Amino acid sequence: MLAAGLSPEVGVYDEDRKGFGDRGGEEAPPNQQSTDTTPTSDAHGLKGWHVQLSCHTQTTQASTWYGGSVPLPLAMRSDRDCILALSMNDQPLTPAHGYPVRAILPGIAGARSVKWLDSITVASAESPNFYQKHDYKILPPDATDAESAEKYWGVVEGLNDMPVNSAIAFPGQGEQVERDADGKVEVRRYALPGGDHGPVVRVQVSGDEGERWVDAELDFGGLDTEKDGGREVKWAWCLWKAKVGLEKGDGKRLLSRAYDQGGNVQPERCEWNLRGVAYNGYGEVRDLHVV
Ligand SMILES: Nc1nc2c(c(=O)[nH]1)N[C@H]1C(S)=C(S)[C@@H](COP(=O)(O)O)O[C@H]1N2
Ligand SMILES: [Mo]
Repeated sequence: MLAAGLSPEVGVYDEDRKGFGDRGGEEAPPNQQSTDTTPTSDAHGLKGWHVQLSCHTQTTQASTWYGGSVPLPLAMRSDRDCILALSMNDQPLTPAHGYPVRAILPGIAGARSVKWLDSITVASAESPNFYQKHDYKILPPDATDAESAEKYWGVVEGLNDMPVNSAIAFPGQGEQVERDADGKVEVRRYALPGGDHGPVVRVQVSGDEGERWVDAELDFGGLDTEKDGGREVKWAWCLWKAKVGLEKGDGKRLLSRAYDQGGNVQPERCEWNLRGVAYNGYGEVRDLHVV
């Protein structure tokens, strides 16, 4: 959600924090020190409560309004962030990005980053909105259509953290690529860390079906990746590029996989689920014509 190098003006969700650029565990008041490492622990009696974010001014395909929520214990963790964004890159938000104000919950499914935000409610239930209750959930594989999914919506938890991921955009699927004098091609695009386990620490690319992997060069848009254990880029995506050997011929494939600071790595593939929610198998492009 947050691109490296962007500098959004921020409204800070927790007033005790000293601003977006200066937030940190040291700043948090004692009752919010996160000694708990799991969002499900209930040291503060917050379990069962949710922060609902809503927009009533824009309709959606499935409803007259839009809303999403996150569990309150997760929202209250001092090592989490929430931005109420008013601008991006020193410009007011555009209407498409949620003007006049939108939430950004980094690490968490974009569905909860409500645009055109008009209310924040702390309640003993998750958001009743369609997109909280009937979408953005990883259903078991036997839910294959609307009918077979029906019995699961009420029992499967809503998606919060997104998993570590990467994608290849160049070359594009089906394109012709030319090898350099060393028999290599340039491969590029982006990677994201899992939940709050950022930053991305490594991306690898393979041109031989995963036999050998080449480390990509990571680009965080000039942000400092060393300071405070990578805090400045913890939530950021990163761009990457690599040169990887590829045999000449048709139907060639490239793969990518990202690792984050929490030790998470993309699996080769994930179990199928309806709508492919949170799919994070290897990034790939197929059908390359290598000359
Ligand atoms: N009000 C409102 N906010 C919304 C949505 C919406 O339909 N209405 N879609 C959500 C979803 S599902 C996503 S993925 C992100 C997309 O944000 P973007 O348009 O800035 O990429 O907005 C979220 N916020
Ligand atoms: Mo979405």
